[in-house]
Formats: sequence, C-alpha cells, structure tokens
Amino acid sequence: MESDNNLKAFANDIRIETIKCLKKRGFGHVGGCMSIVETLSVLYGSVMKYDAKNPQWEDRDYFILSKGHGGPALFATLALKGFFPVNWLDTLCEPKTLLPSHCDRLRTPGVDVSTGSLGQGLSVADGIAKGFKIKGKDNWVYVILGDGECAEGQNWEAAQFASHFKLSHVVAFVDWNKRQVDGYINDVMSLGDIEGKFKAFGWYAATVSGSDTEAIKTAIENAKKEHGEMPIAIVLDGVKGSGVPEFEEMFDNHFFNLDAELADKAIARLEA
Ligand SMILES: Cc1ncc(C[n+]2csc(CCOP(=O)(O)OP(=O)(O)O)c2C)c(N)n1
Ligand SMILES: [Mg+2]
Repeated sequence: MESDNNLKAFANDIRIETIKCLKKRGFGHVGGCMSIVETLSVLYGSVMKYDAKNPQWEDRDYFILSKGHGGPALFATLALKGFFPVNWLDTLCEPKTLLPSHCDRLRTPGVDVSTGSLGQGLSVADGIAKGFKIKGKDNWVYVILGDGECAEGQNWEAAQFASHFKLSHVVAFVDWNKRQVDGYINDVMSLGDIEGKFKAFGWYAATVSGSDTEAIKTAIENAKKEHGEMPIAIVLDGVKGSGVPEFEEMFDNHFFNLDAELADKAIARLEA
C-alpha cells in the first residue's frame, strides 16, 4: 500500500503525462480526463491487484473506464506503472498507434474492456463479477462511469442486475463532474440524488471528493468493510477539468484544441 503522499504525487504525474499526451495530439477530451486522475492514482497506486509485466494475469482485478473518452488519462496511468513505455503516449491517435483516443482492449496492454459507446461498462463489470463468483474468486472489478453517461438506461438495468445477483465485488465510481458534452448535467438531463438512486437499487453508496486521494482510498476501504453483499457505488464529487484552473473555467471544456502554450503553463505549474 502506498502512502497518501505517494498517491498525491502519482496523481500529479498522471495529470502531467495526460496533458503532455493531449498536447502532442493537439486536441482531446481534456475535461473528462482531468477529473478521474485521483481515482486512477488510488486504484493503480494502492488498491488494485495487477501485474504490469503480465497484463493478462489470471488473478488480476479488472478495471473498466466506461467513459472511454477518458482513455488518455488511463494510458498515462498504465505507462507510468510500466505496462508500456511512457513514450508511447506521444503516439495518441496516430495511424497504427496502440493508443487510440478511446479504450481498446485489443490494442493497449492493460486495457481490459473496449469502451466509448457510453452506457455499457457497468453491464460488462457485472458479467466479470458474476464470472468471479461462479469460479469462487475473490477478485474485484472497478468501473468509472461519467455522470452524463448515467443518462443511458442500460446503467440502471445493470444496477438492478448487480444487486439482484449480489455482485458485491463490483465497485462503480460515478465521476460527478457536473458536466457532459452539451453543457451542465442539470440543464441537459439532471441526475438528481445519484447516491440515493444507487441506494434505492440496493447498492451500498457513498459520496467523496473526487480530487482527494486520501478520501477516495478511505471510501473504498470503508465500503469494503460495510457493504455486506451489496455492490458498491462511490460518487466522486468533482469538477470537470480539475487540477488546471484554466480548464475548469472554460465555457466548454469537454473536447477542445489544446493550446500548446496553455498546456506548457499547466505542466510547469504542476511540476513546480
Ligand atoms: C452511446 C453514446 N452516446 C453519445 C456519445 C457521445 N458522447 C461522448 S462523451 C459524451 C458526454 C459524456 O458525459 P460524461 O459522461 O459526463 O463524461 P465526462 O463529463 O466525464 O467527460 C457524449 C454524449 C457516446 N460516446 N456514446
Ligand atoms: Mg460529466
């Protein structure tokens, strides 16, 4: 288990490498990459069981980035953990790259599930967890959903399935960054009480700051002590574009051309 200082430092490194990667490409889903950095740090820095040198290791825990457009943040995490060389990040979206913008399990070492069509990751998590159960394995499956993504009805079918079949080893994070592609969640399709919704579906649910590695780690630990046979939902209360004030404040920070000067300024600040 890494100390929280290490998890904070790891999150900072993930953020820096993600920005560098997006800067090289010149555009991308910047906002939704930034808001999952701390959760990725906690999962890959402390919580998950995996072997970077053997990504297909049978006894690994699984991770699904259901909001697959956040791929670059996951790729930066995997590179920093040694799944592949960090300089692969310079090839994002280039012809024949192993790092497309969205997650592709057939291309990228360490990516377990292909995503990008929103709404499907939780169903896949359920299937993996059911498989673990049938085999009597104690592994976990972690999935990050977008808050906009939660408008997809399939999530709620999957939520119902998970509680009915007591899939206690599913941990779903909702990146509650308050925005989706077309604007603010409350204007486009309001989510209401997201924690309460998961509880109503028979889940253990809690809400934490999505930018606080210690809080995220503690929330996972507490959930695992208290959930009984319930699947676990952790709502990440956060800000789209988090960690870089200029990104946070942009009118539209979902997908944009990343100005090299702004990227360098952000990187320098994070490196300081
Ligand atoms: C099924 C489906 N419908 C629409 C899209 C287009 N799309 C890509 S990202 C996005 C917004 C997602 O918002 P959210 O889940 O909140 O992601 P984040 O804020 O983390 O970027 C949409 C609608 C898609 N990828 N898949
Ligand atoms: Mg969102």
